[in-house]
Amino acid sequence: MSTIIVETQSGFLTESSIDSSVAEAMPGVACCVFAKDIPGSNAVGPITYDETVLADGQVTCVGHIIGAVVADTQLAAQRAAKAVRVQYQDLPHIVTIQEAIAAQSFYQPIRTIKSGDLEAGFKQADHILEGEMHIGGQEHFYLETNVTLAVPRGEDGEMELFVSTQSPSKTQLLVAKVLGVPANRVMVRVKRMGGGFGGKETRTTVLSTVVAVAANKLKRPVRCMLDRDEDMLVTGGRHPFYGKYKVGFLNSGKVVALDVSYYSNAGNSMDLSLSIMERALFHMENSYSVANVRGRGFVCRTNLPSNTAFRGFGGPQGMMVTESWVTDVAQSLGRPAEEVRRLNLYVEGESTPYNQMLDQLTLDRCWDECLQRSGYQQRRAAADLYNRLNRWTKRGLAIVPTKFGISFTAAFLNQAGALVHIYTDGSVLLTHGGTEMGQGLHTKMVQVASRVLGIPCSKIHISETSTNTVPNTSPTAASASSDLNGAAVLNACQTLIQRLAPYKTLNPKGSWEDWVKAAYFDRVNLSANGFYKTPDLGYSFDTNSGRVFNYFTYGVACSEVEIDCLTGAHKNLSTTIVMDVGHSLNPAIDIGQVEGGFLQGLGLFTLEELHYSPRGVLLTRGPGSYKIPAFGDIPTQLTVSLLRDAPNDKAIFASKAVGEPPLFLAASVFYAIKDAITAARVESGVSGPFRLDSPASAERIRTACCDRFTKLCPPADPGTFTPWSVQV
Ligand code: MTE
Ligand code: 290
Ligand code: MOS
Repeated sequence: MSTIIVETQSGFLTESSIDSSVAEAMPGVACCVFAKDIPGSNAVGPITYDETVLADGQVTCVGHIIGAVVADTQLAAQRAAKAVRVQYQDLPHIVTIQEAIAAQSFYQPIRTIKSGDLEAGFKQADHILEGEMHIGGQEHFYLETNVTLAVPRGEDGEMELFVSTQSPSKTQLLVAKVLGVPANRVMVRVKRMGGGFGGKETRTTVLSTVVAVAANKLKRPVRCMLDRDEDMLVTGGRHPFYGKYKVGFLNSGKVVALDVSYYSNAGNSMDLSLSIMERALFHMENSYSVANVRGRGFVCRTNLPSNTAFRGFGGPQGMMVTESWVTDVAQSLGRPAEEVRRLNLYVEGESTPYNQMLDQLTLDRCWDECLQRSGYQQRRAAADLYNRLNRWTKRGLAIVPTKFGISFTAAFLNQAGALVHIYTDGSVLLTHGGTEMGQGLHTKMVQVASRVLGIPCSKIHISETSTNTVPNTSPTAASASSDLNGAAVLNACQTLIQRLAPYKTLNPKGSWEDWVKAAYFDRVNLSANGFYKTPDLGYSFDTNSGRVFNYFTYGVACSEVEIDCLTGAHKNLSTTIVMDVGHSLNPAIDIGQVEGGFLQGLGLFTLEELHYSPRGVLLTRGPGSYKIPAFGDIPTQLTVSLLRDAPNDKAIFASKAVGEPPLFLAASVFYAIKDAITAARVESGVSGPFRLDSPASAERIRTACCDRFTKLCPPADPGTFTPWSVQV
């Protein structure tokens, strides 16, 4: 199957303007599918039903799916899809955040978090500065693009779907809604994904619902796997953000007041954008204590494909702006940034702007250990010397902390289930609500079961995740899957262990297999389900009270870079990371997660740049034009250590969530680049704060290193990349 997407901006579509007759007559074509073929509802979306399965009347972005062609091969389907003729009447459109602000095109509600007394804070301040920053979006670039196989079962409206998704339950519900059948007729199965990174949390239904409609129409199995260019065009990515801030601080560098506004580019539907903005606001102070704060979040409605979850979920964008004003404060005082950061770092017992008290705080330990392991002071001295000796290459350093809140901010999602069967040969089939996407969740869940049941991992198997075994699951997301599903697995296994206990007592020298057999012959239920919900959660924006997060994962990274002032190229010389993941469930996996998260963040902040035409057409649709990190981008020296002796009493076996938190640590590379640029500017007699947008591309680095050559060019408009592309 191939989807029909036509390259036009927002436009009006009429029945007569779609002509599929040529396509339908092409060899191998089984049929075309349009909105009229949907037996149930065409109104879908993960939270709000503000999207269509197939465009009906209005097309709101380039990438909005209009229809599909089913054929006997992928090539035949793709050829036929291109032969469908579609005509539009063009409508006005909004593409960039700045255009959305001008048109006041915002989704509701506009969120605010306020704490302390902002006016008093600014009065108390010795200095006040203002600044702004744009952070570009990011393509998920999972190895496996979106794919769905839908198999109608020919009875009672049943359909089985094999989907590469982080959300089997959401897929089940939306497919049922679209087909007009109850959810109990739809089974969704997920063996594993070739990466998800949040890109498969909700946007997978953009494809899976269409495949389900096609399979239902033909009463035959239908499969569709998007090509890379289609996947990049259709499924959205990380939200671009624009942040504007005013910060008040004392001569010492202590920040006493912050007023920040965030604007995100959400695209043509709501999707998860409100939650993403909320998480940005919950991270607006990163790891710093600020007594008087106001943060506001505006979610911009634009005519781009809907943006969605991406590792960090707004947190990195929120904290990137924080680090920008911290850097500005240091530069305006002429103080080292690390001193200003250390001075403002939270201490145990302080509260966040959303009134969550910080206990078991390990930030200071991570900071000190990172400073020491990286040899920060020696590096700083060596870099200063290097910079004195070199005019056209400069070295820079930055040490950056992170604090990432663990829990879905929508409290109801913080639940999980498990189902554990023991077979009479003693082997165990483990199922839980989480999906595997390379993050090692299944391995960790087998470890949990092994520890509780007291049997080796080799006796335990996880086959897949399915809606038939564990119902109503939350998406595998928010880094919380080992916490949530691990506790549910623990719960189920404890039930089984209690049931087996009498047979152990009767035969203490016996084996696991002996006890299982004895229990079976005694007619004991050897299957148990387990359940867990995170206790004591429930924040309200109205009262700014109630716990948002179960706990926080902390980390600190120190990076050193070298830039070439004349070309804007840079080299990542070294990065040292210290991460607090509690008592790691699996240090090998967790170090891999820290490295992977960091590298993905490094792509976000220094390399990856999506280009759109002024009309909102995505120009970068593959690795040839969109640069993701490669081996050469890995810091020459990369050291990851997990903080020792830091048990976490809030999660399974004293561990901590790890998936998303390390991504932001790549900000240390970005701010090391900014530090190197600062050294270059000083040589041209320029000092003080300056704006640097993310990613720190060669172009941005070059133009920020103002010198006699850049003075020959007109100042670059931060909103324009090239004459044919805009910053969205
Ligand atoms: N690691 C790999 N290899 N592949 C992925 O797709 N997704 C990340 C992270 N690590 C991802 C990954 C994201 S966005 C999240 S939320 C978590 O894994 C989800 O899994 P967890 O809750 O089990 O940590
Ligand atoms: C997340 C989510 C959701 C990825 N809520 N964080 O608070 C969160 C749905 N990360 N998905
Ligand atoms: Mo991850 S963005 O929570 O799927």
